Amino acid sequence: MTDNINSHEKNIKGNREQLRQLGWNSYFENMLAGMDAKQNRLARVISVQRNLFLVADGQDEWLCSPAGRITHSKAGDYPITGDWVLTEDIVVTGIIPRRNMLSRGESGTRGSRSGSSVRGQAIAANLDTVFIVCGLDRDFNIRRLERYLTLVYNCGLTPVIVLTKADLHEDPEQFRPEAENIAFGVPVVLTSMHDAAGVEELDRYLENGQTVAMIGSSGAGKSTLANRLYGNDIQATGAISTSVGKGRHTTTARELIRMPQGGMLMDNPGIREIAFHDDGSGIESTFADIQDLAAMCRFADCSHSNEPGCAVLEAVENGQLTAERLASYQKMKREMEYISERRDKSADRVEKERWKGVSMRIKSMMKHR
Ligand SMILES: Nc1nc2c(ncn2[C@@H]2O[C@H](COP(=O)(O)OP(=O)(O)O)[C@@H](O)[C@H]2O)c(=O)[nH]1
Ligand SMILES: [Mg+2]
Ligand SMILES: [Zn+2]
Repeated sequence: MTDNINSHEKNIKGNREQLRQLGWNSYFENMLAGMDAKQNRLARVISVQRNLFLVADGQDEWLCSPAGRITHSKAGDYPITGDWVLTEDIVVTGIIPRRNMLSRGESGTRGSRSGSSVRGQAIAANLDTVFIVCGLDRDFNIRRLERYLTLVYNCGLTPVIVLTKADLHEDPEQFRPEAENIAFGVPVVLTSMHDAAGVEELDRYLENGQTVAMIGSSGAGKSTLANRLYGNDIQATGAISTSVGKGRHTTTARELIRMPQGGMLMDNPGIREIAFHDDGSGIESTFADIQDLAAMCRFADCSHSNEPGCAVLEAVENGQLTAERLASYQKMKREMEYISERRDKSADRVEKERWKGVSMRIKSMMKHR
């Protein structure tokens, strides 16, 4: 391993052709141009385990630990899976600025007013597409799909809805319009572990240089899908893990899988709870139909609860919009408002503390004059 690294030192920043196969492109090249990285070797983070990173550069894969200044930096500056990093031997010394990041509220913060944080929990960086994986069993839930969509849109990412376990139904196609109805223009793909349905459709998101992350509840069929797309068993699935008696613990070390299609696929551990940490515009994208209706309400600040001339309530009355979808929108909206309120409050506190500091310094200067 050490020999390998040494033999690459002359190859200063890394072989671009090989890096491109891992997703490197002109965006990162431009970011790199502004950095002092002459002594470094470029690599992509394949997985993170506590204080160890598994990184790859298309030629080698090796373990790195973070440089001291990275360990002590803010959470947002800590490398996550999918990041492009600068390495020096077996140390990660810097991160190339991210193009985007999939993150969510920390578990436990959803709806909890006592929760101390609305910080995000990073899931993956530098993605091209996010597969929202949902099983056509008890897992199938339109309201949950709406939450996943909002989460993905909040991060400025592109979703694809994958409905797995199509084999459980005689007519699985009936679920497609249900999903399409709440996800305008988002591709909906049906798959099954028993045949190649949907695989071709999904293959194109995994072409050379592309990076895809999968999210969805545990047991949704993500690892099974990863194996299906890979064409071989590369990820342990629920079925396999129970037979080894390891219960639900099915995560493997490698998170970013290099696929035969040419791209990279990330199989995330199941997300039990979808919390938001950002009051971004995701909700507007998810509920574009309600936004359109709201533009026709008599009052600009209509809350669509009891106002006269409300186009949204009218749409519910005439069956154009379901009451459940409106309720889902209202609930998510309240959550978002709560999040931004919290953020404003903590910003306010920071400001107050800063001024307290300043006024104490002024007082002490006066005293010592
Ligand atoms: N019938 C059926 N079962 C599936 C399918 N895909 C996954 N499963 C089962 O669902 C369970 C969870 O699958 P797994 O891929 O481990 O889910 P993950 O937690 O999202 O990675 C396993 O028992 C799989 O065998 C499918 O297409 N059809
Ligand atoms: Mg899995
Ligand atoms: Zn209204």
